[in-house]
Amino acid sequence: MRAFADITEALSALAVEVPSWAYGNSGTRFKVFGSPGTPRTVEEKVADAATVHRFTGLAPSVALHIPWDLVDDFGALRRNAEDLGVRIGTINSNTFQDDDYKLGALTHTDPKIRQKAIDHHFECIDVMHATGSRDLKIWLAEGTNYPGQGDLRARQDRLHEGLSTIYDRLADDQRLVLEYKFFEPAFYHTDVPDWGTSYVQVAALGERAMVCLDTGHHAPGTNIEFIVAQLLRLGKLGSFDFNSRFYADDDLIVGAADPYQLYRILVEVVRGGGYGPGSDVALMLDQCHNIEKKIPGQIRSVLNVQEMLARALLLDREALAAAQEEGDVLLANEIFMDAFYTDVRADLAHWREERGLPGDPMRAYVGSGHQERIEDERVGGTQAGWG
Ligand code: RM4
Ligand code: MN
Repeated sequence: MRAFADITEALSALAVEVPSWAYGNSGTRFKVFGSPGTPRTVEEKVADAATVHRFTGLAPSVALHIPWDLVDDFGALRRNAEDLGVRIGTINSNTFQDDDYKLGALTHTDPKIRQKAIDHHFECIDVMHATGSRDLKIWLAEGTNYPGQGDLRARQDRLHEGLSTIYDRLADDQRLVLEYKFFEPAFYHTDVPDWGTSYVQVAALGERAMVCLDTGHHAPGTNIEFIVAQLLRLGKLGSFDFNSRFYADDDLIVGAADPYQLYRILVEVVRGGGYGPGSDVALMLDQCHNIEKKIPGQIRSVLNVQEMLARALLLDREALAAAQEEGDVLLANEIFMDAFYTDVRADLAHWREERGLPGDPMRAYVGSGHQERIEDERVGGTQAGWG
């Protein structure tokens, strides 16, 4: 196994983008709980993201969701973020909360509704120009509930047409990332259910169109690290939405349900060149904190990514490659597991302190009084949430 001292430089390249919606209230279809200290404005969400960065040094950018994060002056929001030490990251579109989209948005049979969905993406691109963000992330809630309800093939054709129109509107330094999800809210078929469909659609657009892999959007038992390896091999992995799932799209803290899976994914990310200064892959979180406190929930999340990344970097690739060449099944597996079983927490704490960060960001946050402060200050107004 490699020594911790050998990976510290590589480790310092880690940047995890946090989602603005993680700081707002969220829930299930049964209940959305309010919680003290929840942001009332987009500025307060950005301030919470900046707090996560301040305690960890790991979260220099925050993703926005349009229209949830609409403000009058995005230039001012950008400056406000920069003053707090963070950037505006990916812009997420939303075509899932408007009655017009009940039967589809980009795939709808009515050209007027398709145009409305395209115009919404144009608006998102305007926001990208104002905020300096690189990526437009598209997740489509489109699909059907009953066999026969829609023409599966015609919907793919309309999807292609809509995506092309949106793609053509992007500037040369902007990218489109298309997320997939195997079911929900549609139950019979989804128009972009898997990485293959996302790949087919983005490959038809051009070089700056890529796939977004949300770790919660697969059937149980799916080998996600294989998808990571394949997309990196094809040069089409644009970004991750990290989270954990037990059953469906649970959006729990990344690494909470299955840290070993997170390790396996990060091993492939590193192996495939998806990490570090030479890579454009965006590592984002897409999570909700329904019952736990949101800022420390995000701190825990970025620390989990850092911990599993450290283990992935510790993997002795040369020894592994040699064992693989030899066909030594058990030795190869042992080398792989050795890095996973390494407890890197003390080394990471020390490494953080050397960089002027708290060794234990979770305890430091609790001890800082910040949570009490925002709970006292943020009274009145409407707490941010979905929609
Ligand atoms: C979707 C998908 C998107 C996220 C929305 C809120 O399931 O994961 O990435 O923006 O939820
Ligand atoms: Mn997602």
